[in-house]
Amino acid sequence: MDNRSVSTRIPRSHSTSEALSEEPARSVSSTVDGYDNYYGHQHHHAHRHRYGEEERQSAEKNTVTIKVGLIGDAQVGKTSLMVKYVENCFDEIYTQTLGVNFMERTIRIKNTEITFSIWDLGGEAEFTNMLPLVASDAVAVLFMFDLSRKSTLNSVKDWYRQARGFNRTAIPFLVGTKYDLFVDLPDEEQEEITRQARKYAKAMNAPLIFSSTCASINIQKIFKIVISKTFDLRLKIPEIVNTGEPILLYQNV
Ligand SMILES: Nc1nc2c(ncn2[C@@H]2O[C@H](COP(=O)(O)OP(=O)(O)O)[C@@H](O)[C@H]2O)c(=O)[nH]1
Ligand SMILES: [Mg+2]
Repeated sequence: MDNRSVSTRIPRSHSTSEALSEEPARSVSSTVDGYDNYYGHQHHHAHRHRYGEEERQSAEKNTVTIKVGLIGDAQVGKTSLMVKYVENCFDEIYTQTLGVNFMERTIRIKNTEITFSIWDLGGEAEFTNMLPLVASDAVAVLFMFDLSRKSTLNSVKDWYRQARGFNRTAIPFLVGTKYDLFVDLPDEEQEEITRQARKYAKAMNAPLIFSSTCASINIQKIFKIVISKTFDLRLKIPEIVNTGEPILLYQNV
């Protein structure tokens, strides 16, 4: 389902996503509060576009843009994950100037084109004033931590609190990165981190995903789960629940 990829600078992407998007995600997130309603509304939206009689000919594509914010401490692997998923290069100079990276990737599901607009916060303290840019209007926020550095998981609490201040409706995800390093940790440490991550995910009401960008573990699945949660669609990917394995918990969230 995923062959197309696009990379854009912020100025160009603004016009691109607006041109592509019949109904920008922000209009949904700003008017509907609460996940249950939110899911229902999104589902209705998708349904109407697929089957509505008043819609134009089926030759004309339906498009939707999903803004995804990546938030977490410096060096946890936010930019790496974005670049890996989009599989394209990005503008380093823009990163250094603004403290925010931005990339797009468009995928197709049946008759619908879904554009992921992925925003990645520069983690350094001086860039936290950029948080609203990443969090506002996001449909989903990936709260990311490094599975090999427990302090980055502790930080999620504060990132979550801050991001919620700018966006109460975004669907939160808890994403552990660098699973390839995690597996080399002593068993007790793996258990402790997994236990705490589960606890946080539960408190956040968020799916929990352990991933590795360099070993290509669960990267595509993160975005598939984002779609399934956004549109309330069933997903066939099995969950992974055992400590020591690349955790994938999303069904009963
Ligand atoms: N071992 C390992 N290193 C990773 C992984 N993802 C990112 N890194 C490394 O972690 C460092 C920080 O990554 P970066 O994407 O810049 O983090 P950001 O500050 O959160 O954007 C870089 O040296 C990456 O190469 C991963 O899955 N496994
Ligand atoms: Mg970065």
